[in-house]
Amino acid sequence: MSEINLYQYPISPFSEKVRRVLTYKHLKWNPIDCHYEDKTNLLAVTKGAWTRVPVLEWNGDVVYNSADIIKWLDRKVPAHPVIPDDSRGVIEIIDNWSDNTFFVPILMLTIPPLLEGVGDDHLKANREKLIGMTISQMRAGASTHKQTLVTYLQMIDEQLAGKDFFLGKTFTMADASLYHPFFFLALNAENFAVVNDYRNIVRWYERIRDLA
Ligand SMILES: N[C@@H](CCC(=O)N[C@@H](CS)C(=O)NCC(=O)O)C(=O)O
Repeated sequence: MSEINLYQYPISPFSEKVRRVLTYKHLKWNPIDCHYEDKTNLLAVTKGAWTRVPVLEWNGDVVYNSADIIKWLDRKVPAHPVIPDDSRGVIEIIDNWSDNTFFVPILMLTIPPLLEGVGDDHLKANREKLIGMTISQMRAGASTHKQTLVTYLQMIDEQLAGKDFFLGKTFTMADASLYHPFFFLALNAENFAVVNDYRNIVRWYERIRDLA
């Protein structure tokens, strides 16, 4: 089989969701780094259909949207399955909650220090437009975002008590889906410090991070 090309950003959480699954399945990939503004390579590979990362290209097949990529991979490479039949629905729900609910306070807390650290006004303007909020607006909501995050961490920690993985003894897509916001939060050690109060999460986070 030809090689897997993964169009990505190194710090993209949605790309990391797919990278965790590729790692678990022992599939090697070529990372193809994309540009935040110049979408030429993404438009070329998706024939104009998609401008976000991740996009996976393998043997002429092109798949985009992280959840769809993982579902496609699990059909294509059944070894080391990540979507057990009896958990298909719950995994969809967890994935959706993680991307659209859990990730939101983390995005709001991570973006301001990240962009200020880079100090590139053009990038800052581009990201503010994409997110639809200025850094100042994100910062203004910081205490609410922190409280919301704690509420979500308590839920996740409770489920992880006594378990190696979110749904039990084996890695599933649910672990990749829930891991990617933590990966993004970890870009800022000060923000990530709140996680250290949750011992079940810390154990699990390190297990998923260190998959090999
Ligand atoms: N639903 C998509 C979301 C992908 C997404 O929003 N990716 C971000 C980067 S993490 C992106 O490409 N944003 C547009 C951009 O950077 O221009 C998925 O799960 O793959």
